[in-house]
Amino acid sequence: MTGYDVYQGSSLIGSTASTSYTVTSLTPSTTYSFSVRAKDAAGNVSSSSNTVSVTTLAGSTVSYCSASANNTADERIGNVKFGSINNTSTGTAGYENFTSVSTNVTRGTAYAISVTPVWTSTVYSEAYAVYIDYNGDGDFTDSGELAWSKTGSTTSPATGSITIPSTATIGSTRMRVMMQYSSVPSSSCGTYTYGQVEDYTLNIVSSGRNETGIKDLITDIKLYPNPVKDILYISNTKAEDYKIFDMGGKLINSGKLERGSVNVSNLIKGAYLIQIGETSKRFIKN
Ligand SMILES: [Ca+2]
Ligand SMILES: [Ca+2]
Repeated sequence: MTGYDVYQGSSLIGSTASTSYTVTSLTPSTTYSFSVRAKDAAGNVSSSSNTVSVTTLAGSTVSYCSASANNTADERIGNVKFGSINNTSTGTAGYENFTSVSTNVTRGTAYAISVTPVWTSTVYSEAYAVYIDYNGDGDFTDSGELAWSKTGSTTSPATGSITIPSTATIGSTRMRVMMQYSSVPSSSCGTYTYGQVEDYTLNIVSSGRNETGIKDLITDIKLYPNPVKDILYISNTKAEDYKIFDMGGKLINSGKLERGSVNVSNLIKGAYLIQIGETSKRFIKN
């Protein structure tokens, strides 16, 4: 016997001379079936083995504690602006899930935050807290993750500034915007009486600059062709891992470069962001 042909479903995907085989470029949270056929030096191929069914892991999905106000009758969050987010809301639930609304933010960069309250009639004093899960571990309790707070006032909109730490983890993460009557919410989790909570998604990207702010030419990657149809070549990088995000910041694909290239033929047409090592570049898929 000389080895095995490996099948994914009914497709031959490769062969191996040993009893192990590594399959790459699978999609998270997806079930695949695999089987093998043994072959010998004379070209004889066995019937198919039994089929093994495997499901890939969910990837970087994390879950967050719930947070909500119990009463929005008198006041709620009417608008949030941060980066490219400019989200006006009219819902009266104590928690509104806007995690489909996202913005790219760059490490080491300051952004204005603006929260506009809506009062039903009486103008009450409102206080605010904005939490960002900078290290992407599913909580808002690490150092600095209370990104901004403002004590009670009737100022509208309430505004401030948030600087994305240079140590923030690259990728998608959660931003939680909390408004409470009179006093700053004491926790990123749980319930309080008057106000509203809204969650958003941030896509933290690298500046492509090193920690001293000096342009690092070695990591200034080049993409070609761009626009691209099938194979995107990346030059001027020593990194091997890549991530592809859509312009909404959603992770679309990730893996390792193959000879400095990525096969993007499966992407639908549009603009994407590819992150190689610490650098991100925009490209167009045709
Ligand atoms: Ca709202
Ligand atoms: Ca965290």
